[in-house]
Amino acid sequence: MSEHRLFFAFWPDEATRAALEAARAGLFPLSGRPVEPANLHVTVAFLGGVEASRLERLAALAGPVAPFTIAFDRLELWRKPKVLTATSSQPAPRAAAIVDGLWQRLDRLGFARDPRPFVPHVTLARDVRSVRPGLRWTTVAWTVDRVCLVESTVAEAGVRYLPLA
Ligand code: 2AM
Repeated sequence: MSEHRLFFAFWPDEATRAALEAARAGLFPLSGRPVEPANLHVTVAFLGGVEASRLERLAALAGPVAPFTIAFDRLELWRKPKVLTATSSQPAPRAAAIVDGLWQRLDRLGFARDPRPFVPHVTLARDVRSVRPGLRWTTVAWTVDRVCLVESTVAEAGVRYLPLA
């Protein structure tokens, strides 16, 4: 029985990825492990280990959405998971509606939603215990136009996230 570790995500286009990388470069040196540039994303729904036979049905839930923009305009250090994140000071009703709609369908497929509220965020670095005071973050405007199904793989070089659909 083969399992895939899966999640749904907003996946950046190359320009957005470059903007995230450039904004993050201004934060170095950081105390933790920066997320690989190719792995930067916004998690929409985390599924965990899923049997291969279910991939097709899940892939059918990915796809285009009417475009909207989230301004990732602030930095937050989440102390418990020790992650440095980029978040938005504005509510993101469109993103929340997508997450709710997706979970309604995932619920019917037997997946259980994390009870914590959805907070759109980009994890920039892990194992971060503290940040220097006065760090400056440049706002990244991210236009979302699709939801991707992504597989988390582990290779010698570390964790790699691969969009499947
Ligand atoms: P993040 O979005 O806060 O960075 C793949 O593991 C992605 O799913 C990560 O980006 C991770 O956190 C997110 N995720 C959400 N819930 C998770 C969980 N219970 N275990 C692992 N990753 C989780």
